[in-house]
Amino acid sequence: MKYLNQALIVASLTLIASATSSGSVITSLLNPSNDHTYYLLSQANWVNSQAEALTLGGNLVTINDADENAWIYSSFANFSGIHRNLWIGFNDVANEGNFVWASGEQPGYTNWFGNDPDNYLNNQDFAFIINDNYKTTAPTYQGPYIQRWGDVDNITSVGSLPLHGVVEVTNVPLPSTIFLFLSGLSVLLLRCQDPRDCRPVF
Ligand SMILES: [Ca+2]
Ligand SMILES: [Ca+2]
Ligand SMILES: [Ca+2]
Repeated sequence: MKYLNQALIVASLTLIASATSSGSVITSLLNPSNDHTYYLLSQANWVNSQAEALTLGGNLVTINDADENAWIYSSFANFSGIHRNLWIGFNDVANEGNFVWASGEQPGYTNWFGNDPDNYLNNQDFAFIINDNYKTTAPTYQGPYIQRWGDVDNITSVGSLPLHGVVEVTNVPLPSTIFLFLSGLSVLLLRCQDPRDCRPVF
């Protein structure tokens, strides 16, 4: 019985660890300026946070401009009174020095801090937004950070603060969906004006 209890405890802890390490959802918000839905995830490394983003139907956030950067920071960096650094989708995993967004978008906007991205110790491939409450003794990494970005490796905290992913889901507006449906229907109808041409188009 004693061993059974121990086994159950180990199994439970393993389940808890696997649930929390993947970055579960803390809260979600709609950004009225682009109608995209954003999720704040629990503390996790970049790879696990991006995996969770995919299951939510999106990616770690793509920051298209300064307005979106400011909105994300004000919405999530200190949500519920907890200071945190924020994972974003920018990374150079595939090609060192060539940062790309997880979503594949190419907005061209960047907001790096100081000398970053510096790929410190040849091992930093993931970008995050630095929280203004971040504390460090490193002389080259002092604030103010003013919502700027740093590159770090696949870790779960940096400096004094945890790392949390922000997910962006691009909602498909209903009018576009209806337009696509009607377009497809009109193609079908055009093809069927002559009964001899009626056939599946896909
Ligand atoms: Ca975006
Ligand atoms: Ca790198
Ligand atoms: Ca760095």
